[in-house]
Amino acid sequence: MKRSIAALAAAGATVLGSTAVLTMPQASAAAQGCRVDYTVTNQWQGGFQAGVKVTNLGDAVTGWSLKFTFPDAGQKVAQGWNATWSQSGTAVTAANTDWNRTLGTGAATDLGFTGTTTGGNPIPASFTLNGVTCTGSTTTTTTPVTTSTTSTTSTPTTTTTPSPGGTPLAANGQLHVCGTHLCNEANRAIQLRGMSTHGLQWFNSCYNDASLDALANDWHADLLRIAMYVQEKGYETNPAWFTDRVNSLVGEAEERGMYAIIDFHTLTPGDPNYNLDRAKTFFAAVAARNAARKNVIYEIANEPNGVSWGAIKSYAEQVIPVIRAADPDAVVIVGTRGWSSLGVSDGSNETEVVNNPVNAANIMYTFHFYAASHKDNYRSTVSRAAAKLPLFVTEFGTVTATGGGTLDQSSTTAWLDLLDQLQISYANWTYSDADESSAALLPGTCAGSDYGTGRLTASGALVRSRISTADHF
Ligand code: IDC
Repeated sequence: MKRSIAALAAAGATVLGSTAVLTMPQASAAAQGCRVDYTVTNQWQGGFQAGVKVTNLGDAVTGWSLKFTFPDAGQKVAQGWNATWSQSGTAVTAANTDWNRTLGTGAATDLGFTGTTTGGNPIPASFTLNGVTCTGSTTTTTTPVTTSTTSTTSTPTTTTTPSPGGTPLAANGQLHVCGTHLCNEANRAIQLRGMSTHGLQWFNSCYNDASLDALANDWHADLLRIAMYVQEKGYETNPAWFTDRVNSLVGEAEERGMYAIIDFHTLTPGDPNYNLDRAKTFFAAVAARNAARKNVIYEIANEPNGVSWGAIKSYAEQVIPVIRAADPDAVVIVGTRGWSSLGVSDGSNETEVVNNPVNAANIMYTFHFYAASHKDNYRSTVSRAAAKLPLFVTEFGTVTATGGGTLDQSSTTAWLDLLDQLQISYANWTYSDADESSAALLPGTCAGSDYGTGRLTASGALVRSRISTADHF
């Protein structure tokens, strides 16, 4: 199926019985051609995001660069993925990364970037791949034996295009980390947006068919984070019950096409090594149970605090192999210092992780914020860190770090705009009816069966308005 017309032509063959009939000269022929599908997937005040699918229609290339020119001088690539991006004036170059260096005939690779703009439509007029203009067709040039040059169109190989009408899980399949991004099965960088449960020991009744249906179908959530406290009457009091309950919630999320984060919700004490043995036992069990599921993501320590990055890293390097032994391909998320603030709440910053990363592949790092408490200096840390580390906001609040206080709408909006631009996935604390302002549901909601918009708190309404918008998978 991948035999292209150009390849057959190079062998001097005649293609019959298809739409194209070619006869080509015998001399060594180099087929060149490419197609670029450039889509502005999102646009906001001063910024935009573009997906760039590059299909090589010619002979295989090893090492490539894609070039295009923005129509307007105020348009800039801010952060790109799946290529090394550079810009000089309006001229943009995307050079291959190591893993997509070779593009066979018909092969495609998905690149993308977020950009800033002072106006105008950020859509380039044309693209070149290794200097050849991408017209969507192949041109076969031969060393001069005859003067005959034939140009024809060739059908590009189709890559899996997720069905937009499907669930997040059907659209994306098994996830993996690619560069600093979370990528789907088709290697496209994606963002997941969803909700975190409250502690299962207190709010178990909030997670039932009606509430999870509302989350999937009305909120259009991509993600359910399952917060399993270890202390505070959590896992340590009844490992069997909590393990079963977590497994069953991963299954409930799967049935509804949502991803599920298994959150080992350590909080007090803050040193995750205090729970190392429990973590190994727990993750061995849940990884074995969920290995065949594509929707599971493991978060191994909610919020380390009062502990060094070195100690967290050592914990991660002992727990991750236990997960991988049972479930080799799932993404694992590692908590960071200072209540998962990348160290900022402890007077440090992301460099301690950048300079001393966890020795494991396919992992991301946790960042948490509470919008009324954590503002510009935390946002600038995330902007900076996102260029170097794969980040996942597995928990954030619209309120203060206590989980209560006034909702800070403007800080929440600034945060979520930033996460959207950087394509950082997030889950909000909490999808529960706790009597605190961070909860999305009004007190008493979980005693009934109505999870409609009339039951939302101010925080719930704000977060739902962000989560329920169309995904860009
Ligand atoms: C809070 C809950 C609150 C509970 C408290 C203690 O909202 O009802 O009494 O935990 O367990 C976090 C933690 C998260 C906290 C949340 C708000 O991950 O467990 O939940 N928060 O304080 N980090 C920053 C804030």
